[in-house]
Amino acid sequence: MNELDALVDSARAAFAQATTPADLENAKAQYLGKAGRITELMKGMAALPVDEKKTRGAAINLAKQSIEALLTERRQALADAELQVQLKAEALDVTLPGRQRGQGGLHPVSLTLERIEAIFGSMGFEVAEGPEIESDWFNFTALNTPEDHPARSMHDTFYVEGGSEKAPNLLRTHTSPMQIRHAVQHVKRHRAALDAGQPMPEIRVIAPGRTYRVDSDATHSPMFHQCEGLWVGENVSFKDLKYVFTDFCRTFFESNDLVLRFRPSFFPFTEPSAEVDIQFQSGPLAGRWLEVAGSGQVHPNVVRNMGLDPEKYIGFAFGMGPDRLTMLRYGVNDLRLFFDGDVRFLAQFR
Ligand code: 2U9
Repeated sequence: MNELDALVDSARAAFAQATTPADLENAKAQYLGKAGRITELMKGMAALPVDEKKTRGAAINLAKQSIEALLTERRQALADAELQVQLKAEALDVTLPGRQRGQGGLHPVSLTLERIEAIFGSMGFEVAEGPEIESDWFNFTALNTPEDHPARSMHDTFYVEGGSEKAPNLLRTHTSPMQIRHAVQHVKRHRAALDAGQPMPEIRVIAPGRTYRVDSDATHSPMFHQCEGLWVGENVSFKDLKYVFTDFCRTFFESNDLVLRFRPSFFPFTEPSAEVDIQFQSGPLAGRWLEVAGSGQVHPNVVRNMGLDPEKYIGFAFGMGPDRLTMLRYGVNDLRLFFDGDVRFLAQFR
């Protein structure tokens, strides 16, 4: 092997040994640089006679071109290798499962409200929803609550701007004002028939929603839920209320042997009035009397405020707390869990 072929071979070996672009540029300098082997050979030609110079020059040039070609090839190989490393590092595994979208769900109290609406809906009750900012008239006066009743004090009720001193606005303390509104509309719609002495279709309505009182501890929240019901007609009685509410409780708690007890009580808007207690015959709460609702015959003054003659029309009403019903149904012992917004708690009801 002549000296130039050996030089090309040694360049090939040197380039192959270079594993980074920097190594390769160093190796290149040894062969093609200003002080490199090719330059040295070129300089060595100076002493040669002219005809030898020509053949020697051509041979060195050929070797130089070979080395340049080897360099280009090795540069490309190193660049390709570097790209492969980078691609591997940044690789996306397209077979990994995608990020799932978080699955939401209804709040447990909303589930209870939906359940209450479905059960009463199946018994012919309409659902009435309306303003949470109420006038003093709809919240208290129309419901036969006297001027000096403690519930009207600022200690118990949130008053809000708007309205006048004589007719202030407030955050409703129960959903009964909505039932007055519904009843007034119902009566207006049937006014002509009523005036002509014809019968009015019965009022059967429930009013679910948010209510507000100045109260806060483990069993009271300043915002809480209520669902009240109203049934007004010519031939409704306590026995109908009792039947409907028993049926509701048994369906709601999925307990056919559940027993109800009506305990005498007092509310300004009903007379007579009764607290409703339930008793489970089996399960973790069996045997205890649990208070779940209030009820009563609608006070004649309230019937009059609907635009009806209390001598002819009689009404029955009940009111319950969906928050408490939710606690009983799911065995939750702190009301505040419902309103803390902790997803770990809420996700259990999804
Ligand atoms: C009209 C007339 C009367 C609704 C009634 C109760 C008794 C009652 C409580 C239950 C749980 C409030 O949220 S709670 O603490 N409610 O005890 N509510 S009678 O009486 C009405 C409603 C509307 C027009």
